Amino acid sequence: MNSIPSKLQKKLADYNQAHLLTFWNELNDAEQQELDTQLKTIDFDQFVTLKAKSSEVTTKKVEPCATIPLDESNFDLGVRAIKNGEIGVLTVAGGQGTRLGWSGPKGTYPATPITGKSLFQVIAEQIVFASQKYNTTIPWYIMTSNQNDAITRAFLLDNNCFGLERTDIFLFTQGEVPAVDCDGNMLLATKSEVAMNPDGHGGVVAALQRSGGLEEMATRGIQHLSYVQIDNPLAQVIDPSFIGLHLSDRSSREASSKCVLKTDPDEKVGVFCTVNGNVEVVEYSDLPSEKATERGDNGALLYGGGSIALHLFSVEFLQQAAQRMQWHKANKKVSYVDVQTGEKIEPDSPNAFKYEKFVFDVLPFAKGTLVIETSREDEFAPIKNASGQDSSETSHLLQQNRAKRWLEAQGVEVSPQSTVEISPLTASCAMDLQEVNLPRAIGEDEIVAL
Ligand code: UD2
Repeated sequence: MNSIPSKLQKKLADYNQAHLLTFWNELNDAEQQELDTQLKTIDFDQFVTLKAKSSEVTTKKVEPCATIPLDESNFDLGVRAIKNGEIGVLTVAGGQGTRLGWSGPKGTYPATPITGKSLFQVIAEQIVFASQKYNTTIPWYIMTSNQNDAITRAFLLDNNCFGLERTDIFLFTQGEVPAVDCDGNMLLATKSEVAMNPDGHGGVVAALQRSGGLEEMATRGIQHLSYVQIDNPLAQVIDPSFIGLHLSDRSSREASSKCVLKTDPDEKVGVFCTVNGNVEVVEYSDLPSEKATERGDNGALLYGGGSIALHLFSVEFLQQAAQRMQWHKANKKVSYVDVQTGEKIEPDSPNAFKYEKFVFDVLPFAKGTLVIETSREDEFAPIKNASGQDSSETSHLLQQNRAKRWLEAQGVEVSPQSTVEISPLTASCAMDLQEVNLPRAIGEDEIVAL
């Protein structure tokens, strides 16, 4: 057994966190080493700022945000950028499928209605298809978390990266931050481990910097990133119309986002607003209900632009955005070891604060941000819950409905009762189906995967 390293003891005392060493003398060599190493990785200076920031009171002027419709006016510009190899895909996949009742990384969840392709496969195959269609290479940057990194890597390798070159996939891990109790004390998850939580999808910006991802992009000549969450199998990962609009004034624009009209004021999506004159996403829980329910003369919600977490970011902009992002604080249940008794406590009500960053918090710093309204039916079918709203059941239906619309646009008679799936390797839009040998009709009992 070793005595507490004096430098460590002093550092923790300086930050009022000496309690983390309470059980030091009970730990074996390996556990002491584990705790020492973990404490060295925690950024205590950031922790102090984080606590201070969370108590900042700000008065913000929140107003509705102007949006423009997604159209094809700059389609060719978008295609040119894709063909030139300027576009990469960025996916945040650090989350577990806990809400879904799925034990693995969310990206491994079977998402499509007939073939059960995983969420990862749906994105990978869209990238494969676009790379072939535009005769280019589109690298894929995937953020994992400590919890799911190894299993995500193994899953992609076991599946041959779903047709992508392994060298065109860049995996990197998001950061973690300590959870703290109501008095600002870090908690021990075990006697030799501080309780940490992932730093949120907004951690992606710092993680890209840390991991060398941004440099890798610069080496490849990637100038813009198409950002997609892992959980929406209808997301158009490579969309020339969106990219074209984003580039339509390329001297200045650093970010663009897609939105859909909210179904009702209570829908659980962030809302695009103008805050102190800048475009910002205000999370649904932070938008006062008098604003969330406010309607214009035409009856439409004034704060109706729901974020579906689809963005385009300029790589150059992300290089300087990490330091500017704020932290969000959420009161959560965190199990911990009581330093008085040594007992493991499983709280039944929120006892601690978790800190997270949200990726959309870069938007207020970006020049020229466009908020572009797309069709909910065509682009939003998230899988978040095991049943009910935003479940695989609702997503399957929406995926099938889009597939049927695409087929009907090509003159196929499709029974509403049929079951249909279009592979991302077959088409990325209705027009792509012109190249495909299609049936004349699909009857009500038919199950057709194209
Ligand atoms: C998110 C948005 C919401 C809306 C909705 C659309 C936030 C806070 N809310 O809600 O406004 O746009 O999506 O579907 O963003 N992730 C990580 N690391 C983390 C946390 C999350 O990689 O530490 C990933 C996760 O794997 C997923 C994505 O971020 O791909 C969204 O996370 P979520 O499921 O927590 O967000 P949700 O559904 O509450």
